[in-house]
Amino acid sequence: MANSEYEYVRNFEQWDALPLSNWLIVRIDGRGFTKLCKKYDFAKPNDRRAIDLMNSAAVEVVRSFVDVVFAYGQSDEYSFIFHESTTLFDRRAAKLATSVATAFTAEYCMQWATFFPDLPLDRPWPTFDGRCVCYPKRKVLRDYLSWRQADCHINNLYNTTFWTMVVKGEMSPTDAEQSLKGTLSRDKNEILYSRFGINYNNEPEVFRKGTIVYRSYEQTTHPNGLANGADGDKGPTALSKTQMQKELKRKQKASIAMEHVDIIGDAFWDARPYILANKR
Ligand code: DGT
Ligand code: MG
Ligand code: MG
Ligand code: MG
Ligand code: MG
Repeated sequence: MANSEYEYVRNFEQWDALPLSNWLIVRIDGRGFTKLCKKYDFAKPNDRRAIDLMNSAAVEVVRSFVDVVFAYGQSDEYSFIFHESTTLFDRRAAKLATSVATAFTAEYCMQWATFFPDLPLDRPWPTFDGRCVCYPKRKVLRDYLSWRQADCHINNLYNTTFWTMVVKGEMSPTDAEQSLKGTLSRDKNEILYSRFGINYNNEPEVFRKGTIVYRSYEQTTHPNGLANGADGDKGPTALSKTQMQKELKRKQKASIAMEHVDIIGDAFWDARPYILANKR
């Protein structure tokens, strides 16, 4: 096809491929959910229907992006980890972030009625922004996930204490906020326990830990089931075309697991070394 005289404008586009050998995270976050939660009167501090909807949307996103090895969600956000060797969309940042965010948005809106059957969704439709972050080492990736899970814990402990003081303790929001200023975790645990008889550790794990979603393989059948979890010195091995097709089938066939467990410690990862294995 002959070039038109306008073709040169293409040169103004920027190539935004993310560096090789980095784990790519796409984090999506609900736009203006503070307002949205009020509009639909979400339960405070946690609305189980809303969390289940987030998780269900995330499962479909993980299913459709086969290079996602793991996802973590809490509140109105979800982080999707693409394997360090992914070549999806030539690793272009904008294409990855927008594709994941729009897929998530579509799933969230399409599945809304399943989780909120009596609450019709209307304009402005919920939407999610998306951003990419690169993590050059497994250790930093693990720290990223720990950061999100710690954030979930800190917010949930605060919100649980705050709303218990307001609802059960009949305090005004201002007074509750005031008396929580400068308190440590143990102080909040103590307030919950001594004043309201609530043992925070008995609160549902889904609220305290958030949600993880991953492709689950029986270790015995996974070729890299015993792969070393430490950063390897060899880069990911190139696969032949047939191997790649086999890999794709295997990933499509894997079941998708959802759990609410600790991912800050090593136990979860040690039991499933294939999730962050060098080879896939
Ligand atoms: P953004 O992300 O900058 O567009 O602004 P927001 O308003 O989405 O703020 P963000 O993402 O920092 O915080 C999430 C908001 O969503 C926060 O106000 C708490 C609220 N939220 C999330 N999950 C629940 C829930 O289950 N129940 C209630 N009541 N609120 C929730
Ligand atoms: Mg925000
Ligand atoms: Mg938000
Ligand atoms: Mg958020
Ligand atoms: Mg096109």
